Amino acid sequence: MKCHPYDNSTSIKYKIPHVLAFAGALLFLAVLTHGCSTSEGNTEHASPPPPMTKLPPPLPAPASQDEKMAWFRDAKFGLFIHWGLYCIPAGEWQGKRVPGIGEWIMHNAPIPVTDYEQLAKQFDPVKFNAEEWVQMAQDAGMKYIVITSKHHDGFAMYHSQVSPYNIYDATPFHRDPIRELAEACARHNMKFGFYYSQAQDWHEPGGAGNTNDFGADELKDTSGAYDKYLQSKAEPQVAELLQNYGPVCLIWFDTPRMMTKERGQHFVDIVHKYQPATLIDGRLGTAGDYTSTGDNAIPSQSLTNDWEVPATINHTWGFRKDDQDWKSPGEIIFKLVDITSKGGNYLLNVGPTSEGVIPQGSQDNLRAVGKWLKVYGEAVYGAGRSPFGEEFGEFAKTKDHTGKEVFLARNDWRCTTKPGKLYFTLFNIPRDGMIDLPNFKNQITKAYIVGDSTQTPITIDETNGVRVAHVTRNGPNAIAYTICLEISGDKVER
Ligand code: H79
Repeated sequence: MKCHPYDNSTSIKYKIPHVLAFAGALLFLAVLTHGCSTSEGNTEHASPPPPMTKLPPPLPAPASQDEKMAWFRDAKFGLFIHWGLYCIPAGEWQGKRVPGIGEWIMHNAPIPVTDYEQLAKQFDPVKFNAEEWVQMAQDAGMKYIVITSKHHDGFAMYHSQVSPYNIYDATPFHRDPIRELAEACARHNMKFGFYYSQAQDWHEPGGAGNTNDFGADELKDTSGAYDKYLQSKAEPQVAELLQNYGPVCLIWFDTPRMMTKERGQHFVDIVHKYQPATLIDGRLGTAGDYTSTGDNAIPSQSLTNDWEVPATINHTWGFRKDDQDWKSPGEIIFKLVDITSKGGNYLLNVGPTSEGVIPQGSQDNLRAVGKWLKVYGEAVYGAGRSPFGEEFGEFAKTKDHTGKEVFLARNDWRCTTKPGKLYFTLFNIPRDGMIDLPNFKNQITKAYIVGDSTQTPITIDETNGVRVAHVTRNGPNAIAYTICLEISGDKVER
C-alpha cells in the first residue's frame, strides 16, 4: 500500500454505504496510529515531512535587467548544496578510495550505469529536515539556496514526471526533498534556485559525458541522440522545476558540452516562458544573466559585470567521507568580503550525507560566519565594489613555468561601499595600529567601528599627504572587524 502525507487519495468524494464508510474510517485510524509504511517496507522515517503547503506564485516579469538583478546584487552570499546518489559511496567504491570530487565517482571509478542505478534502492535519507537546512543557511547569513536538482549522474532529486529515475519514484525515501525545501524557503523568505546539469547526463544514452557506457560524445551529437536527450529529458525537466516549486530565483546550468547557441536558446526560452524573473547563470552555453567564474576561482581584481564564484567549503562538492577539511570561518569571511569588494557573489557549497545531514563541521563554520555577519553585514549585503583596487595587489615582474602571469595578492584590508560610506574590513593590522588610507579627495565626516554602540570616533590624521586611521589590533572581533568612513558626496573622488 502506498501511504504518504502528500497523497490525498484517501479523501472521500462519492457517497459510500455507511458500513463501508465505517470500515474505511477504521482503516484510516489504523494507518494514523501505526504510522505509514511505504511499499518498500521502510518504517524508520524519524520525522515525517510536514504536510504539503501552498507555494507562492512565480514573480512577475521584471521591468528591466537592473530590476531583475536587484536581489542578486544585494544578496552576496548563497548556499550551494550538492546532494545526490553519490553521497552514498561517498568517495569509495568496492572498498577502494576513488580520488577526485565526490559527485564524479560514477565517472572516475568508473561505475557502469546499471550498477550505479542500484544505489537508488538504498537511498533513504531519514534525517533530512528541510526546515533545519534552511535555518542553517539563514543562521549563516546566506540569502539564497541553490540545490542540485539533477547532477551529471542524471538522477533527479525531485519528483519528476519526465523520468522515473528520481528520488520519489526510485528510492525507499519516497519523498520530494526539493518540494519540502521550496516550502521551507517560502516560510523563511529565502530565495531558492536549482542546479541542473543540462548537457552531461551519464544515465541517458544521448546525454553527454558517459563514454564508458554509451560511446563517444561526438557520435551522440551527429546521430541526433543528444538532441533527443535534450528534448525528451533536460528541457521538460527544467520546465517541471519552473512550474512546480514556486518562485525560482535562478537556474544554475553547468559544463555546456556540445551546447550550441541554438540548443542553449531552447533553455532560455523555457525559463522566460515560465518564470521571466529567474536568472540564468553563466554556464548554459549561451549568454546568461551573469558570469560564473571557474569553480573556486576568485578573480584577482574587480570585474565590472555581475558575477558569482561557485566554491567548495572543503575539496569536494558531493559528500566524501574522507574530506573534513573545512575552510575556517576566517577564510570564508575573507573570501566573502574580498569577492564583495570585487563586485561578485559567493556561492558556497555543502555536501549533505546519505542520511540527509549537512556535516556538522561545515555547519559550525558557517554559523560562525553568520555571527560575524550579524555585526558587520552592512559592509557586505547590498554593498558595492571597491573604488580603489591597489589593495588587491599587483602582478609580479616574472611569469610562472607555464608562462602565466603571477599575481601577488595583498590581503590586509578590503573596501566595500554604499552611497556616502566606505567600509574598510581589516584583516591584518600593523603593530602600531596605523592604517594608511588610499588616496581620495572626499572629506571624511565621520569614522567609527561598525557595530560600536558607543560610536567612539576613530582618529584620522594626515602625515606626508597620506591620511592614516588609528585603530587597535585588539579590536572587537578576533577574525576581522570593519570600520566605516562617512564621506562628503555619494561617490569617491580620486
Ligand atoms: O557541480 C560541481 C562539479 O561537479 C562541476 N561543477 C561544480 C559546480 C564540474 N563539472 N565538471 N567539472 C566541474 C570539471 C571537472 C573536472 C574533473 Fe575530472 C572531474 C577533474 C577530476 C574530476 C574529468 C574527469 C577531468 C578529469 C577527470
